[in-house]
Amino acid sequence: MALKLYAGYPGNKNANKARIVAEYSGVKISMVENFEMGVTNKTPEFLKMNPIGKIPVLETPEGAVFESNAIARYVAKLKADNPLFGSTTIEYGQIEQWIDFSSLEIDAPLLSYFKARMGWTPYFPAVEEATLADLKRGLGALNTHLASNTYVVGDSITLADIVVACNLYLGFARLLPKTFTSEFPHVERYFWTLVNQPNFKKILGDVKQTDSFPPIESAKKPGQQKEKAKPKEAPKKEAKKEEPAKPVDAAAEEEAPKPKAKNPLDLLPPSKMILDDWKRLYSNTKSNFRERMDLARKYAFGKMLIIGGQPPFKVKGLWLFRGQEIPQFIIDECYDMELYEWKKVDITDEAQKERASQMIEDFEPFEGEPLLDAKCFK
Ligand SMILES: N[C@@H](CCC(=O)N[C@@H](CS)C(=O)NCC(=O)O)C(=O)O
Repeated sequence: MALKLYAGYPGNKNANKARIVAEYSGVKISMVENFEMGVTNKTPEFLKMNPIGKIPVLETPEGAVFESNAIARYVAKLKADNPLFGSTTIEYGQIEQWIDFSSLEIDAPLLSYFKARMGWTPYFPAVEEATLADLKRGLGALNTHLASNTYVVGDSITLADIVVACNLYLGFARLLPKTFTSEFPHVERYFWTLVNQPNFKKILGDVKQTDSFPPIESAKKPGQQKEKAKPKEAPKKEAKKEEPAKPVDAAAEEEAPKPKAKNPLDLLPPSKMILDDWKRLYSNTKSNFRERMDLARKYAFGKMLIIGGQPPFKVKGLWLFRGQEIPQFIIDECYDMELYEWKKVDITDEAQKERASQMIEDFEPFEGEPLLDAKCFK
């Protein structure tokens, strides 16, 4: 019997932990269809797998596993020496530490806030204030850690990042607009980096941040209120994996589709240079670079180089945007920008022009040092 995941409804952030781990680990999980929340999870068969009757549950040939973090760990264990557990014992310990931290210091206050706003638990302004203070404390600590760490542990994605990102997903997608999260820029950078990784995207689709806090259900006038309590009954069928738009988390109400916002980069000043022609020309001569920066792909061309004979290595790059300035939109959205020093190239200066050409051409040695890696964004 293959692995069968009872996820309940599409977009269940807890089930997504195991699904993303499976993508990273080459493990196949099939989704249980025709799950009816409040019905399937009350059956004696289901309660035998999870006596509390909650989802997610993973059915395996050897027995069932419940609790989303445990399921994610189990799936990761199916791959021998899975790098998701880190490469040393201390890394393993820290991965477990961040999983617990994420569940207790971030997910718990997020859920309390969510449930009270939805009217599933009583809403009291003072309690909400305390809950948000707890949440900010957790996010603040994570933000401090991420100021000098790309991922929570080590230099690559681990199980802890998957759990943290899935917990943050509910916050970003449903509860916390940018006005709230901008206080935690490193958490923002981290979240967007993770959810844009191909293995996350396969499960989460394109993630969008909510543009407002959820309304307080109990403050609505009678008649405006949604049906009370309990997580909303899930759609009866699991959405097909290929569906591009992934529903947001538990009890996501259907919202009217919003008109597509115009990309602010369309407003950049016109340029005589046809960027697409330049890219085509570049591709014809250098076809082996495939890196993309999704946000600006249509509007920018970039080259990033790693240089040096021995650590610490240097990262240098060249970026081409329409107009004379780095677009504000890019500065706002790409938090890594602040890690670099930016200088406008003066192409009337032969030395600067030559340096830019060398960057584009992967010229080696670059400024007298070996070129270790070069990535092109186009
Ligand atoms: N700690 C659990 C939480 C599971 C949970 O709260 N599941 C919700 C849906 S996301 C549920 O099944 N609720 C149904 C109920 O409370 O009866 C985990 O991480 O798996």
